[in-house]
Amino acid sequence: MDLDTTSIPELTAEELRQLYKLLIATRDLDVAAVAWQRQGILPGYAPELGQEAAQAGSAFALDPTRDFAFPTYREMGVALALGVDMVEYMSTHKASWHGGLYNPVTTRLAPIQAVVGGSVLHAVGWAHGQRLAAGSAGSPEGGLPAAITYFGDGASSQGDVHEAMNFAGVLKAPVVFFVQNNGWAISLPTEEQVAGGRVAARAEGYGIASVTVDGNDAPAVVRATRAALEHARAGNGPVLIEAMTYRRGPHSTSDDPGRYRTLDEERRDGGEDPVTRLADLLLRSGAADQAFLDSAAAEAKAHTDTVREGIQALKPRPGREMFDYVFVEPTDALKAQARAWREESEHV
Ligand SMILES: Cc1ncc(C[n+]2csc(CCOP(=O)(O)OP(=O)(O)O)c2C)c(N)n1
Ligand SMILES: [Mg+2]
Repeated sequence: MDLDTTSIPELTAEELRQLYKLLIATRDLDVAAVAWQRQGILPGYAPELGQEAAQAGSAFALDPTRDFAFPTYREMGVALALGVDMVEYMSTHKASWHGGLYNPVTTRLAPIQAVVGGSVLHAVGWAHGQRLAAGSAGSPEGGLPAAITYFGDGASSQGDVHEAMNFAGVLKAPVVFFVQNNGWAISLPTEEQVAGGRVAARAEGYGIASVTVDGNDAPAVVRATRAALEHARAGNGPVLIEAMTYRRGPHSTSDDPGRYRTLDEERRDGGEDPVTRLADLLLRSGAADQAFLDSAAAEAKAHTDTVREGIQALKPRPGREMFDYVFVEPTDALKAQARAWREESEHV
């Protein structure tokens, strides 16, 4: 079933300006983070160059007072749009703290997830919980809180993702499956790992509504996500959004795309730059002038500089803390691991 997005209003001029600020701030910080890795400030980073519209656009549609986002390792633009402190976010790339130092409960952003497909299961569990909490009301006044889970074209081939989608379809969980089809799963192009060529087509098999959107068109992504959230809030179950985009950079700072694609292919397949595309729309529609774009860029740069200072000041966390937040009540096995770690690492 194709989701109807036509009832969702176009974005206002003010919304378009806010969206642009998020896109340019994401672009600036993302490009800087790659440079910081090259300079030895960060050990590693997963760039999202080219995916700013998909990320900031989808998160822009969320209601952070009640929704919850479940990211992968590449969702810096989502974190930024949700107002997460970016030093706390980047702490995972500095290897100070796994998953990020931010508080997932207050920010509504689950810890950064490096297990491909892992966040999809968590999102479905959380979303099902919202339905259980609503009880027989089904969909309470104002609708259900919704989860949005991010994953890639590659992750869509993972068994966990199919199980999660099936459960969500059966249970009518209020969850949005947001697939960024960026053309690649590390070195493997989509056509070599997604049978049938389209992730969105799979939704039908699970009785889930779906929509394919131009992931480089930020306002279109906002509207598609708003439509999906509306559908989920009303108790109609999940929606799968396939945002067609392109990973313009390497998979991570330790990857060399030159081993599996040429620069000419990158230029050909990259499509239109989502950031300049939104800038053009703002100018053309009169929603903003060049002075606004310039000040948004300057603001983004100032923010990036603050983040760099914060990252450079970050000290390592005590290693034993890694056992503290696994379970509310640690299991015997976890206690034994913590003891073994202490003996081996701290010799106590
Ligand atoms: C369960 C699991 N299997 C394999 C990996 C190694 N791995 C990391 S990223 C990746 C590719 C993911 O591609 P995609 O889902 O398209 O996301 P993208 O990196 O393009 O954002 C793989 C295989 C992993 N981290 N977790
Ligand atoms: Mg991918």
